[in-house]
Amino acid sequence: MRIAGADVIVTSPGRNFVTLEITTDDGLTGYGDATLNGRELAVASYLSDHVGPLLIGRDAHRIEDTWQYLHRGAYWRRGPVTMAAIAAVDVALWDLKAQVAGLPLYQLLGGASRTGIRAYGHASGRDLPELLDSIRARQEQGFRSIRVQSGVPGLETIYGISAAPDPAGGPGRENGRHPQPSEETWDTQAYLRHLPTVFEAVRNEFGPELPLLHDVHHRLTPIQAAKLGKALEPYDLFWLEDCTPAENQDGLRLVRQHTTTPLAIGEVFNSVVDYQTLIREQLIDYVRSAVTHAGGITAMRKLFDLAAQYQIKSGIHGPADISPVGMAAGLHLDLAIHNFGIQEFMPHSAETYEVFRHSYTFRDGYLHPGETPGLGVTVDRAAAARFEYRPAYLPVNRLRDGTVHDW
Ligand code: GCO
Ligand code: MG
Repeated sequence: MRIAGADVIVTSPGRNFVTLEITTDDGLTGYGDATLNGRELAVASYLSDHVGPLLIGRDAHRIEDTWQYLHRGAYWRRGPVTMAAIAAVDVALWDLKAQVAGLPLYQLLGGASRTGIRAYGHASGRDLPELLDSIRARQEQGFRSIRVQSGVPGLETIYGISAAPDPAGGPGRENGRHPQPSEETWDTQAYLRHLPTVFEAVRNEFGPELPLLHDVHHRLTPIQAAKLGKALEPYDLFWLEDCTPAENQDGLRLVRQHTTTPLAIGEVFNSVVDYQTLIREQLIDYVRSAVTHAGGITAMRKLFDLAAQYQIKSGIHGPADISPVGMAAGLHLDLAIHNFGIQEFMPHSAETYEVFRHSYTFRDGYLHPGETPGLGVTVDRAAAARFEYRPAYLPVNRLRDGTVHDW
């Protein structure tokens, strides 16, 4: 089975997605997600200008060799653009191999280690009543584990969520799309004072059993994160996510010394190298990388195997900026690996599902990739062509004095 074509599909059904479509000389089609939120066209160019020409004529079955060829062969290592492009190729090749085998992809990864994939959903509110309603709404949709994000008194936007309402109501703030990055204001002390009161209220309302998660979105220093983790201990979080900008891996030692709140890190990481200290020293509990951003199934499986030696589990990144193709890739891995923890799930819009037809399901809190041979996702190119790319940026964050801060 030789690779005959490698097409890059850029489409925007509600938000921008980049997809690699690999076709073979025997008429099969495989898909890989190459979406890098806010920097989409850089990956599209990396694929069509630099990687695509290398793929034509290659044996589509040689997944490991192709991965190494694109990684080592480029000389330049790692980085989100490179690793998203390699991930797209890798996932498309796994999709093809599983189609040839006539099996859902998870079967090639060792088969199912569980019957369903526990998912968590997002709840957020500008104030407490809105937040409690949002949690109830998620429960009604079937979620049994909930990420809780809250507005902070004195700050206008709920931080770290994809389509925060625009307080200024300005143009271009529709569906989270911005022709220029919008700017948000941040106050660390106000957040640190407020957040424990939110979790106290949520626990009082929903009781001790509901698994609750929280995302700090890289906004704290290690000592601030240590303080927050300690303050949240009475509310028994499932995890505290991205408490610091964790490329300072050593900084996590400080956080760990002070709190038993479980820590999840890594959605912005794209290589096992980013995790070396974190995993070897057991400074985290959950690995958060997305299949899409960290080199695909081949690389993620190795990462999870390393994590497993240290009793660290998976928590694959699954926001709406991962396309259904990337989502499906994560689900096949989730089902197969032994050290699965939890899967983030933000259902996509109806427009997105019009372009990406998928076999995965969500029922009673659990996801399943389905039994369709391959990845179980196809792209309707006619539908994709109807949704033209529009530039979009993630927001930028500033402290009250105007200093740029982590978003
Ligand atoms: C999460 C993430 C997302 C990111 C987004 C950036 O935990 O789901 O933090 O909300 O902000 O994926 O592209
Ligand atoms: Mg996050």
